[in-house]
Amino acid sequence: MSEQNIGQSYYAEGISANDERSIDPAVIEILHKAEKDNVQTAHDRYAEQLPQCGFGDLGVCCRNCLQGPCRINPFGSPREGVCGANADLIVARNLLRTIVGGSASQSDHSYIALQCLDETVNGESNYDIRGNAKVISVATKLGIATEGRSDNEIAADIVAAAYADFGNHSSKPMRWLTATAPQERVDKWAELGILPTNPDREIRTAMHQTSMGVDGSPINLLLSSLKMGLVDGYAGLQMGTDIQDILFGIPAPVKSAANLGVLSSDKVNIIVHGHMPEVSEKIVEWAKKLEEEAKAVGATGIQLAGVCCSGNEVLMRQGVPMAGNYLSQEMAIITGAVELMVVDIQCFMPSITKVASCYHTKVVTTVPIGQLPEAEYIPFTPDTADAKAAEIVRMAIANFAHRDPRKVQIPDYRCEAWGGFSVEAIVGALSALDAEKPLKPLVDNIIAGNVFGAVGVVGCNNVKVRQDFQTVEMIKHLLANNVLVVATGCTAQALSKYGFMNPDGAAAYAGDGLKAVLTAVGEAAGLGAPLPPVLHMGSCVDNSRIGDLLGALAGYLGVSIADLPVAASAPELQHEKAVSIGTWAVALGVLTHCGVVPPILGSPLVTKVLTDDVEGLVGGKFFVELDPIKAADTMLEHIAAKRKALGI
Ligand code: NFS
Ligand code: SF4
Repeated sequence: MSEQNIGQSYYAEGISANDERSIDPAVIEILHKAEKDNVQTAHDRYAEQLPQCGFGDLGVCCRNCLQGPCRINPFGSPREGVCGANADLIVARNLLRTIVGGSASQSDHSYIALQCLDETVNGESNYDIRGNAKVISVATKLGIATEGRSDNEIAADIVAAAYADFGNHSSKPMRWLTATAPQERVDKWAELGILPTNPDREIRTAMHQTSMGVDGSPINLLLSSLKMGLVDGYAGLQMGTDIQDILFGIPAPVKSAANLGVLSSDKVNIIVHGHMPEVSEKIVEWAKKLEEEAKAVGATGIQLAGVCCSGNEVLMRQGVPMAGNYLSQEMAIITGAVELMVVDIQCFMPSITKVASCYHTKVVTTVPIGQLPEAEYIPFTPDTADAKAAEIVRMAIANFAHRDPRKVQIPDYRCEAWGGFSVEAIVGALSALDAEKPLKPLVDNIIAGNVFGAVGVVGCNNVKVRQDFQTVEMIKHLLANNVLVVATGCTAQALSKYGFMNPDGAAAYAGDGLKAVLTAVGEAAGLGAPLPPVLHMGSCVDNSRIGDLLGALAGYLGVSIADLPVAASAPELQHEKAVSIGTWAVALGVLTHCGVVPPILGSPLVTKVLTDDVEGLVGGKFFVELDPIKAADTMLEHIAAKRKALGI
C-alpha cells in the first residue's frame, strides 16, 4: 500500500473508532504509551477540570474590577454585577477582550517580522530578501514606486509604510487595510465606523472601552469587536504574510508528509513549534549545514518536523514534514525520539517541559516573552540568528547520545501531503489553462456547477472535541458535494494526515465535478496528477491568502465577497486568535462556522447579533454547530442560496 493510501484508509477503516480523544491512530498509540510511561497530557488535565464552570462557559463572569468577581445567574438572580453590568454587557465586554487577545498576538507577530525586515534592509540581520516578486506586489498595492529601484530600496519604503500604520496618529484608516481590501468592503466598514486607524491604538482603546465604568452599550462593543477583527485581518494576518513572504519567499507547491511517523528512529529529530519563520527557517538552514556533525555522533542525519503553525510555515516554503497539530505537541515528545523541541511564540503548552522531563528531550525557548522556567532560553535576534540556530541544532545533536531506545516508540503512520498553495501558486496553476485570465477556468467551473462553491477551513484543535473528527467528517461531506476546500492552521494539519492533501485524495474524496476540475488543473499545471482536493494555504497568519483569493474572485465577478458562494469554518477552535480571525471573516462578508461553542450564550442579545443581525450589516455572520454533517449541510445550503442570488 502506498504511503498516501495509508492515510486514506486508516481513517476509513475506523481503526481508531473507539477512542473519544482522537481519531488519529498514531495519537492513540502514543496516548497509551503515555499511560504506560505515567505521563500526563492535556486530556488528563482536561478530565481533572471537569465539570468546567458554567458561568465561564456562558461568558457571564466579570473580573474587570476589584469589586468582582461578579457573575450573572441566567436562570434567576443576580441579574447584575455590583456596578450594574448585566449579562449582555458582560458577555460583550468579555468577547471584545478575547478578540483583543487574538489581534494583539497576531499584530505583535507581524511587528516582530517587520523589525526583522527592517534590520535586513539595513544590512544588520542574518536574513536576506528571498521573495523578490512579493516586494514588487506589496509595493504596488501600497502605491510605492518600483521602477528602476532595487529590492532593498523598495523594501525600505514598505517597512516605513508598515511602521507608519503602527505609528498612525491621524484618524485615517490603516494603509495596509485600504491597500488590500476590496473598495466595496472599505466603504461598508467606513459606513459602519469600524475602520481601524493604528492597530496599537485600537487595542489600547478596546482595553479602555471594556474597563469598569466606560462603555455600557453591548451593541457599541460588538461594533468594536468587528473593528478589532479588522485589526487582526490587516495588521496581523495580511501584514504578517506579506512581510514573511518578502523575507522567506512566496510558497510554491511542494510534496511532503504528515503525522508522527515522519520522525526517524536513526536520525537526530528536531521539532520546530510555534509561529515565527524567523526561528524555524534558520533551524532548517542549520540542520542542513550540520548534517555531517549528526553523522559523527552515530545518527544517519537530522530529521526536522513541525508542529502547529511553525510546522505549516516550514512545510509551505521548505517542504519540512508535519509531526502533527496542536493536540499532538505532547505526543511528539512522548515518542521518546525527539532530541529537541524549539519554540518561539504562541500555542505551545506550558506542559511541554514537564512532559520532556520524562524523556531525554530538550526544550528551547527563543523569544523574551515566550519563556518556560524549565527550558533552555536561547534568545534569537535577527543579527544573531545564525549563531543561535547553529547552537540549538548542535544541542540537539549532542543530545542524541542520551536517547533511550527502550523508551522510543514512533507510530508507523505517515501520509503524503502537499503544501505551498499560495494565491500566487494557485493562480500560476490556473494560468496553465488560461494565461490571460487565470481565474476564468475556476469561475467558469463554478458557474457550470462542477465546483459547487468553496470553503476555507481554519483554526485549532480543542481538547473538548475529538481531535480531527469534526474537521475530517465535515470536509468529507463538503468534498463529496463538489465544494473546493482550502485549509490553514491546525485543521490543515488534521487533513494532511488522512490523505486529503495528496493527488490520490481527489479520487478518494471529491465528487465527480470537482474531481474532473482538479484533474484538469493538475495535468495542465504539469503536476502529472490531480490537484489535492484540499489545498494547504499555510499557517493561521496565512489566512490572509484566503482573503486575497476571495477578493480576487469577487473582483473578477464584479460582486462583493458577501455575494460569493463560499463559507468558512473553524471546526475545533481553541485560541483567541481563532475568534479574532473568525470576526475578520464575518466582517469580510463570509458565513463562518464554529464547531466549539464560544462563551457568549449567556447573552441572548450578543448571540442574536452575532448569529443573525450582523448579516444585515456586513453580509457575514457566525453559526455554531457541533455536528459536522449538519455544519456542512448548513454551508451547502448557504452556498446554494448565494448561487441562486447570483443567477447561477
Ligand atoms: Ni492558529 Fe497557529 Fe493551531 Fe490554533 Fe494555534 S497553531 S495561529 S491558533 S492551535 S490553528
Ligand atoms: Fe463586577 Fe462591574 Fe467590576 Fe465587572 S466591572 S467585576 S460586573 S463590579
